[in-house]
Amino acid sequence: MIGKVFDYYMNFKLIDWPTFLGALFILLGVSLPLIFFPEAGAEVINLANSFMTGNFGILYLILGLGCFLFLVFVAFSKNGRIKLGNKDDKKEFNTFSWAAMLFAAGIGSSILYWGMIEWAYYYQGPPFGVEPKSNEAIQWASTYGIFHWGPIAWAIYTLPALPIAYFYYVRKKPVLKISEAVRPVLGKYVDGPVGNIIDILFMFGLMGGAGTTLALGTPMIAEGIHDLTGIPVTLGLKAVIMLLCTVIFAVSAYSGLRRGIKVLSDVCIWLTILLMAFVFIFGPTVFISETTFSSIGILADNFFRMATWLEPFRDLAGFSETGFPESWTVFYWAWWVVYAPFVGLFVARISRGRTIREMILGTMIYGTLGCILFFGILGNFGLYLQLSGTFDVIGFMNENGAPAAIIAILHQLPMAKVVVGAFTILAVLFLATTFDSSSYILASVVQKQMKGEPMRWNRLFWAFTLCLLPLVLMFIGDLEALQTASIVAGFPLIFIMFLLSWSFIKASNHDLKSSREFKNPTIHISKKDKDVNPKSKN
Ligand code: NM2
Repeated sequence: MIGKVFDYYMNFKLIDWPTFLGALFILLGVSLPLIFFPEAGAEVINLANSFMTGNFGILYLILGLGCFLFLVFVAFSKNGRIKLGNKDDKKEFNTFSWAAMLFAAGIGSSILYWGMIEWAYYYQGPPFGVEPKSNEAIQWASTYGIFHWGPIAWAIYTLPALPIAYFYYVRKKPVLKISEAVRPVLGKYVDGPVGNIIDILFMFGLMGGAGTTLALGTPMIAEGIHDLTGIPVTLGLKAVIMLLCTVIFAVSAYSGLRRGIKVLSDVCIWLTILLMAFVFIFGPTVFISETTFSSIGILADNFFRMATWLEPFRDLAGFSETGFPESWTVFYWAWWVVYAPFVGLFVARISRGRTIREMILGTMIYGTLGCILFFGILGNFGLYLQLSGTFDVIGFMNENGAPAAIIAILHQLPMAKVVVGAFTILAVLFLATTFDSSSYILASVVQKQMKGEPMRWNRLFWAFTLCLLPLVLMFIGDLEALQTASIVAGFPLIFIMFLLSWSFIKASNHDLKSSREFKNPTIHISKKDKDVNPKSKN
């Protein structure tokens, strides 16, 4: 008995309560009013969306392009040649498994959703004032998806990995919290409320991003189940699906992180490869290859135009506003940024033995290539159905909604029931792994110390808490509400991203300088892979 009480006491003491409660209160503060006053809530959400995108849209776009340029600069600077690890550390993972893990960590069920259907939105609501459903609209439809999942997006993901990996492998100070990663800039303030606030904002961001993900993925799974069993799609079914995913996660968490989640993510990867190969082979193979290849060219040609386009004249008379950058590019950069610190923690963990340059170029190139594969195959299959007149995806989508359209597109393949079954299982597994990884990170941020892994009750608590926001968002129901979750939650992270890059530059420049001045013998520029290894006491 006394032992139990002591255990509870120790558990209690391990939690960083200001951060725990701060994050919980913000979540409840956002979700509860929306549950009790859904109509007024929907209005407030719309207002928040147009306020943020209308006034601060430019900040998100600067963030995106800024991350990209900054990382390219770092990759080719002296700092980029710094090796993450000791002089003779080998790469911990070979490049193939490194790239696969990176992709699996950063990408979830949403790529199934948007990979299949994003083109349909662009085709009927194209950018740059182009005529909807015109030939030009087709080109943008197949290109914009890979832009929103391309090099800028992956640069946003990579940026937080820089300071985290640097502290981990070069300064040998493990970073479990984002607040720790900005210590070179904020100094001792990190140990006080400022540090708590940074961690709470990071948690709030992740909860918003996961809210968008879960509220998008769940209706798609519901449609799949409806297709296979005839059960009508209701909010009840969606709630059950989300709980089911949480329970799958809980069971796998209890069977031990290694085994449970490893099995799940391996199944995910193989099922994904199978599905893609199936669509590629049984779909219009030549059309898919050609369209994908051409859109890479269109993207390369228009990269900076797309990265900076904001419709500045939208409010002036005589200009018809498309709302495109606000609805898409701003939303996307926000959605990537809310996941970025979390993916950064993971990327840092798997990158021992690589140089910073290899880490940067690897994430940006392999990440982009992976997304091109998804969007190229899944998206262009749907586009082909539309253009060839085989199936009117757009008409169907406008009538029945995007999740139903996704399942209907899959129905155009041979062995449709099997394909829909595999797709639905895949989406469930992806969602379960999102619960897993997000709750892992949320739980670790609110713990003062960790012996290996965060406490189980703590992880389960955050896994179930994560269901709350998406439930509310699905109840409110429209795409704009889902997007707003990421846009609002991502805003503070723009500034945290700036601190993170500053922190990396400050620390690595300091170490490079001291290693030059003091002829630190641990510095290493090998002839073979030209890496530098500064090590300093600081
Ligand atoms: N991103 C990649 O929902 C998911 O699949 C997780 C989403 C940020 C658009 C990440």
